Amino acid sequence: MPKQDLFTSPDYFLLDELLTEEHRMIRDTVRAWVKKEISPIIEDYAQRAEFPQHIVAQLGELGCFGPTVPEQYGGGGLDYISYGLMMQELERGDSGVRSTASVQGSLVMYPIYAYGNEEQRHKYLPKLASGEWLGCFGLTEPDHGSDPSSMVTNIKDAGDHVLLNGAKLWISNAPFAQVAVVWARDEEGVIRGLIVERGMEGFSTPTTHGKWSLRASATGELVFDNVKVPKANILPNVKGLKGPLGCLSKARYGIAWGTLGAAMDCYDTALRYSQQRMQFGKPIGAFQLQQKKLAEMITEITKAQLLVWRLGVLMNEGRATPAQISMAKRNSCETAKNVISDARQMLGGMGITGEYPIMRHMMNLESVITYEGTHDIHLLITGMDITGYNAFK
Ligand code: TGC
Ligand code: FAD
Repeated sequence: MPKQDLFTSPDYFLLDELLTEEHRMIRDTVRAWVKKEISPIIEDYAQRAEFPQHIVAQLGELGCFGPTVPEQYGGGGLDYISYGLMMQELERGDSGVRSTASVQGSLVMYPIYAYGNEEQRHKYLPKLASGEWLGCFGLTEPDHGSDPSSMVTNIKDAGDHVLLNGAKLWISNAPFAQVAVVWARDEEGVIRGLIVERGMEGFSTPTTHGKWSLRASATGELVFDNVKVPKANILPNVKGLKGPLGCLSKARYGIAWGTLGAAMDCYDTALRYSQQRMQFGKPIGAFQLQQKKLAEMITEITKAQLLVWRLGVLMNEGRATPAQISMAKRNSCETAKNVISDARQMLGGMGITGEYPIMRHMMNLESVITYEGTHDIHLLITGMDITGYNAFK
């Protein structure tokens, strides 16, 4: 008997009224898909540490890959609130599902669209948008995580192609990806973006095993051993670290919405449980200590919902700054972590089982709070923005 997903979205400040009819329709479509296709299966995939590969084509069909990319390249031509709502609903199901979509849309399609030429756009974007191809994004290296400016992966000129050498670690989607957007240093030391395809000689993608977090998402390495990459695969329109960081801005924005989906799922689960679970002759929701947890959860979720909505408006107007995006990513991760932790306690022993989604969300958040810039890095970005002092170095 498949599990029934009873999720009801908390909307304490009637934020639905800030959305257009199209936004609500997009949100409800993705929500219905998650209820039907993700909730019944995701716990088992996570327990088995297996990536549900069949969802890639479904995500493409739903329009979750590159929703803000123009329609002429297979994207959705939608605004940033629509994109945020999609990520919220996907992560309500599982952070790994949202990760698959964020990487494909923000970290693979976006750089090909923003930094690629017409030929590259037409060759790759429609296949990525439909889910025919899966992509991954290689920035992090074994010895260079928070500080990608020190990367050692490199390219050397070899006529009509370059020779790519080095390795990337912790790469979402890598084991299943047909295409990798990879960042490497050229002979002048300038960081360049390249499109590397599966099958190129010397390119391998070993799977990373043993994760306790994001278990339904495939993570791997990218290993480059003298890979001949045609010069036609170099992204021509960006040079330097601002290339990958520009992609991260889009993905971090999606995470700011997404993690609230996970928080909303746990709040909703805990609220329903508190009304059904009887102890000392009363529903546990009738005890002040449990009400305090629920009241604080909904307060923090509501504040974060307002923040991401406003950020979405600024994104649509082209006025959102990287530092504002950092603040929202950090705040949403923290909100989600705290909400999930309280929700887990409220379910007592049941909170640690796969009968409920809470423990899976909790473990997932440990990755989400680390990737796309750690919690500390985002705090330092805010610190630098408000004081003018760089505390990174
Ligand atoms: P810095 O000197 O500050 O900046 C270099 C150039 O980049 C520009 N820039 C940005 N541009 C767009 N968006 C942003 N967010 C930007 N941040 C900076 C900046 O203006 C400058 O431009 P220019 O023209 O002057 O050259 O660089 P830095 O080396 O001092 O580094 C700053 C720092 C630490 C904030 C940055 O390195 C950083 O964000 N580190 C964190 C690394 C990170 O987030 N890695 C993520 C890897 S991908 C990933 O985790 C995917 S998970 C996917 C999933 O499964 O969902
Ligand atoms: P480190 O940079 O070694 O940081 C270790 C600790 O030191 C952290 O607490 C950090 O906050 C702290 N620290 C570092 N520098 C400073 C400083 N200046 N001041 C104060 N504290 C500091 N990367 C990709 O490129 N593509 C992907 O698809 C991708 N997917 C991922 C999926 C998963 C499941 C995970 C876990 C990671 C993924 N990453 C990916 C990598 C991720 O972005 C990095 O893990 C992250 O940026 C942190 O790098 P690190 O793990 O090397 O930690």
